[in-house]
Amino acid sequence: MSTERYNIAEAEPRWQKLWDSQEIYRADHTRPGPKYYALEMFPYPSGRIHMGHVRNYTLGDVIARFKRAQGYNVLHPMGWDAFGLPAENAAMERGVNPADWTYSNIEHMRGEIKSMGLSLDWSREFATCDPAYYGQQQKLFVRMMQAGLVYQKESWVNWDPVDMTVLANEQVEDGRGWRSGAIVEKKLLKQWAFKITKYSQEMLDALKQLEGWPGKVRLMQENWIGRSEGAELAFEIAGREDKLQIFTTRPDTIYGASFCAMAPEHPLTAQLAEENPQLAAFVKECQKSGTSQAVIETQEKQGFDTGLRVKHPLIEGKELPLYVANFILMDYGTGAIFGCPGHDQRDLDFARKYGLEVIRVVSGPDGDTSEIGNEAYTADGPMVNSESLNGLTSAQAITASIDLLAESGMAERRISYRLRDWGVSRQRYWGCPIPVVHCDDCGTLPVPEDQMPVELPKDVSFDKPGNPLDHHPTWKHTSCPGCGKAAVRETDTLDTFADSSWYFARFCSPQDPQPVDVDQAKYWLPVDQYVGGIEHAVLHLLYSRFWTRAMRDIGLLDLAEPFAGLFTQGMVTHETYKSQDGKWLSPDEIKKSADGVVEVSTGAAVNVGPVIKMSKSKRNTVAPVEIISTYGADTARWYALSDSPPERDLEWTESGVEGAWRFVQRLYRLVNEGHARSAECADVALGEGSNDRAVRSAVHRTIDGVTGDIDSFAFNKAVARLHELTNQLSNASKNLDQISKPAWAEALECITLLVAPMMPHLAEELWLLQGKSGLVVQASWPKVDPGLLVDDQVKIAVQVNGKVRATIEVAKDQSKDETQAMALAEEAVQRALAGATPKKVIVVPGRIVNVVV
Ligand code: ANZ
Ligand code: ZN
Repeated sequence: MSTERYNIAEAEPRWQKLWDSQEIYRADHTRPGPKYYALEMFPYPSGRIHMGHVRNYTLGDVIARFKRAQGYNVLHPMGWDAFGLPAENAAMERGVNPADWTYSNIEHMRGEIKSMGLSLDWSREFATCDPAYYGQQQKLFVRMMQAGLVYQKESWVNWDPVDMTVLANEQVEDGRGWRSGAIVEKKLLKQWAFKITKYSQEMLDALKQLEGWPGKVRLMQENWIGRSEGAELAFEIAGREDKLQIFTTRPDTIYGASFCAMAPEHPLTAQLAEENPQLAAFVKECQKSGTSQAVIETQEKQGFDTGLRVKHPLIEGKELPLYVANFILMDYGTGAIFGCPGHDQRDLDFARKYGLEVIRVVSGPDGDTSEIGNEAYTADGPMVNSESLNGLTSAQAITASIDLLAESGMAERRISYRLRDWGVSRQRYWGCPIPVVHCDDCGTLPVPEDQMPVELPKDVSFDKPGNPLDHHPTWKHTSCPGCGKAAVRETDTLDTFADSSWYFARFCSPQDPQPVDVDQAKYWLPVDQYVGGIEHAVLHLLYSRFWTRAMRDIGLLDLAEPFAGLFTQGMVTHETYKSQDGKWLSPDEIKKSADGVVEVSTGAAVNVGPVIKMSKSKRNTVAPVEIISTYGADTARWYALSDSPPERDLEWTESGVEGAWRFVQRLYRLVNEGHARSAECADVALGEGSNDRAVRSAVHRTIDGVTGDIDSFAFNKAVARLHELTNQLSNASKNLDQISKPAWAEALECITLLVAPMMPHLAEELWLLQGKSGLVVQASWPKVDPGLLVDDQVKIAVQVNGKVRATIEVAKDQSKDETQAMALAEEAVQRALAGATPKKVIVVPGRIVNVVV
C-alpha cells in the first residue's frame, strides 16, 4: 500500500499553469447557462497581500467555482484600485515615481494572488490608474456633467492639513482625517461635486428590496441617507425685513422655544459679522474644526448672542434671542433652528450654559409636569403649556402645530436628508484628472471626448507641499476647447472612491472603446454576489449605487442596483505578543513550548496579549505567501473557510493551519489508496454491496448538506461535513468487500467534486488519480439521489415468548423471510432459545418479530 505524500509544492503550480494555458476561467457571454457574476472588492496595490485578502478571495472563489459546477456561465474578474495617497507618500519618502511604485506593486501582488489558485479571468484585469480606464471615467464625468449630475460649488469643506486635501464627510473619523489622522479643519473652496442627493429618496426606497444584503448594511445606509420629516418655519426678526428660516422635526414643541440659533456659515451671520469684529472672531474660531457631524456633536457647545431678537410665531409679544452656535450645520435643513431646551439635550446644554429659559411642553410618564433637570425629556407624552395643543400626543401635535403655523403662512411641511452631495475634488496628483478646462472668456468647459484621456504627466516633483499638478511647469497649460485661446486645465483630481464606483461595470467589457458595452453590461450586471469588508458599508457601497443610477440616466446601464447579493466577511485576527521590555513581537519571533511562550532569539518569556485584527503596528500578522509556500494554497484556503462562520472574525493560529494541512494529506491518502484498492470491492452492481446503502447515503447526505451550506455562506459547516464524510469513508474502506465497486467509485468521485471549490488543486490531483477525463473544474456538481436521503432503516424488537431479547436494524421494505433469518441469527435470541426449535415465528414488517417456542 502506498503511503506517499501529496507533493503540494509541485502540484499546485502545475495545475495553475494548466488552467492558465487552457484559459479555463475566461468568461464569455455567449456560453450557455444562466449568467453569474461573482466579485470580490478589488485590492489596493499596497505591496503585498494580507490574510484579509486571502479570506475575501477564497470566499468569492468558492462561490464562483460552485456556480460554475452548477452550470452557470460565470464571470469572476480581478483588478486594482490603484489611485490614492500611499503612492504619493512613497514618492515623497523614497523619491520613487507613483506610477512605477504602483505598477511594480501590482506585478508583485498579482503573483501572490495567482499562487492562491483562484478561478479568475485575468484577461479582464485592469488598474484604475491605467489611462485606458480613467479616460473612460473622464467620459463618464463629462456626460454626468451634461446631465446635471456634476457641478461646481463654493462650499465649506473638511480640510486635512497634513495631506493638504479635501475630505468627504465619510472620510472624517472622529474629527480626524481617515488616512493622516490629523484634526480636520474647515475651509471654503470651489469644489466639484456629484449630485448624489438627487437619488436620496430613490436609494432609500430601494434598500427595502435589497434582500441579498445584510440587514446591518442596509440600516447603516438608511441612517446615512437620514431622512427626516419635519417643517420649515419662517420667523420674523424684530426690526428687520428678512425672516429666519428654520427646519424642525418637532414643531409640536414650539411653545417650549426659548432661543434661536444659526450656523457660523449662515449668510445672516456673515452679514452681521461684517459690523461685529467679535462675532467675526467667534466665527473664525468655529471654523477651526471640521464640518462633519461627528465633530460637531462631540465638541463643547459655544454660542454668540447676536443681539437680534426673533418674534415667537404663536405667543404675542414674546421674543427669542438669536445666537450663532457652533453645533448648527450650514448644510442641513436651513442652517438655523429654534431651540427647545426642555426636550432636546443639545439645546438644554446650551440653555444651561447661557442661562436661557427651560419650558416643559411634553409631560412625562404618569402625567409628570415637573421642571426639567439636567436631562431633556425626549420621549412622547401629552402636551402641556401649549395652549390649543394641550392634551394632544406628540404626533397629533406635530400635525396640529404645522396647521396652526401654516394659517399665517409661517410653516410648510418639509423633508430633509442628512446625505449631502459628494464633493470629489482632491488637490492631489495620483488620481483621475478632472477633464475640464478653465477659459477666461468661455468659462469652465469639458474636455472633448476625442481629447481623452487627459493623462497625468509622468515627470512630477513632490518637493513642495500641495498639488504637484498645479506646480507642474507645463501640464496645466492648454488651449480652450471653445475658442482655442490659451486656457488652464483643472488641476484637481477625482476622489479615488469615484474609481471604484463603476469598475464592476467596466469588467463586463474591459477593452471597449466606450465606458461600457451596453449589451455586455446588460448581460452580466448586476453583480450576483459581491464579497468584501463591512468598512465599505456607507462609502464605496453607497457611491456605487449612486454611480450606477447616474450611468443609467446617461443611457449606459439599464439597472439601478449594482450588487444583488452582498456578503461582508469578518476580520482575520491573531494573538499579540510583547517582549519583557514592551516591544511588539511577530509570530515568528516567538516559540510555544511546554514552559510557555518564549522569544526565539533570547529565550526570554513573552507576554501573550489579546487576539486582535492582524495589523502591521501590532506586528501580529502572518504573511500569506509564507503560509502558501509552506503548506500550500489549498491548506490556506481550507483553513480560511473552516474555523468560523465567514461573517465572524477568524482567529489565525499555527495549529489551525497544521490541522488543515493534515486534512489535505489525509484526504489525498484516502482517495489515492482507496482508488488503488478498488479491486477489493465486491464485484456486484451498484447498491448490492452489503454496506452500499450506508456509504451511499452518507455521500448523498453530504452532497445535499454541502450544497445548502455553500448556498447560504455556511462554509465552515460544509467543511465540517466533509471532515465527517472523510471519517465515514475511512471506516468503510476497512471492509471494501462490503461495498460494490460502483458505490465506492461514486464515493471517491463525489468527495473530490465536493472539495473542489475549496481546494481546487487537490481536487484536480484526486480527479487525475481516479483516471477521470477532463478537469474537475469543468465537471458538474454531483446530484443528490433523494432516495438515499430518506431514512429507510428501522429498528425492531425481537421477542422470544413475549420477552424482548434483541433489537435488529432492517430495511423498511425488507422481506419477511430475510427479517426472520436476521432475527434468529441474533446471538441473544439463540441463547434464549437454548437449542430449541421455534414453533412459530411471527414477523410484523417494520414493527416486531415474535418467536414462540
Ligand atoms: C426644534 C426641536 C425641538 C428639535 C426638540 C428637536 C427636538 P433630525 O431629526 O436629525 O433631522 N436641526 C435642524 N437643522 C439643524 C442644523 N442645520 N444643525 C443642527 N441642528 C439642526 O434633527 C432635526 C432637528 O435638529 C430639528 O428639530 C432641529 O431641532 C435640529 F425638542 O427643532 B429641532
Ligand atoms: Zn475659450
